[in-house]
Amino acid sequence: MTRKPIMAGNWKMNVDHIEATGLVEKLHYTLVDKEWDPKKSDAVLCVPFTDLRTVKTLIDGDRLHFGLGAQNVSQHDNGAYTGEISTAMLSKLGVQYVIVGHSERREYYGETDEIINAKAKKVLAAGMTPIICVGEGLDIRKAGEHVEYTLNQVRGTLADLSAEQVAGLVIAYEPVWAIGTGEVATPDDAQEVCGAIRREVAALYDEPTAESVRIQYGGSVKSGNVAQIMSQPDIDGALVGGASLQPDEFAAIVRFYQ
Ligand code: G2H
Repeated sequence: MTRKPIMAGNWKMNVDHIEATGLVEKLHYTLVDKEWDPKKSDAVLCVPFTDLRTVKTLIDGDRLHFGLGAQNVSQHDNGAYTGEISTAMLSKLGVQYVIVGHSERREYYGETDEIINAKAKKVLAAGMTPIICVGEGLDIRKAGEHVEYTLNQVRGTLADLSAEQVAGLVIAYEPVWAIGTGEVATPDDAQEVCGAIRREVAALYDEPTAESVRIQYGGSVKSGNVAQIMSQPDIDGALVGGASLQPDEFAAIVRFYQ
């Protein structure tokens, strides 16, 4: 089976809604007049909550073939959770993808595999696609425990999901030591873990589910290294932080599979 590659930008806590207009317009101008076949690959912008409405309007208005993503969501439906945003609020804004369990959420906000699993379930129930992040820190990598550590996160975050749900979601392998540091895992490093994740999905579910789930690599991906990383058989795209803030860079990355 052929998986459709997916390139997603993660703006993190950058770009207000006014700046977003400029950034998306620059992306549009960089990509406009270049043929784009939406069947070949998906491109997604995961933006701050306050930018969602603006970016949705721009994407629609410019007929950019981009999906809209959020970077987090509450695991609760509604109620007394001050400061939180629900899946219903996101889906009503036209959000299609939600990053859950980014390492920055795990590290700074104490998100556990259980919480991330609960969030992924809510995202799926609302008809959106979770991008579930997993990956090890430097100490785990140095100890040679990175594969088992990451697979443990995969088992925890996918708990109780059906094969059909898992087949449609995205798993992003992001080694924490390679995030925003300029350090990139070698293609072999990335493939080692992404291949192990796919085999684990096959063991937990079945081969068709493993063949269908899309696995991204994330961590200092740029236009200059995207080809090497994407050349690996179990890597189906990238989750891109810093480089997604530069229109020329991100345009080059999202065009990789075109
Ligand atoms: C990893 C990645 C985006 P960067 O966090 O999720 O960021 O590309 O800046 O390493």
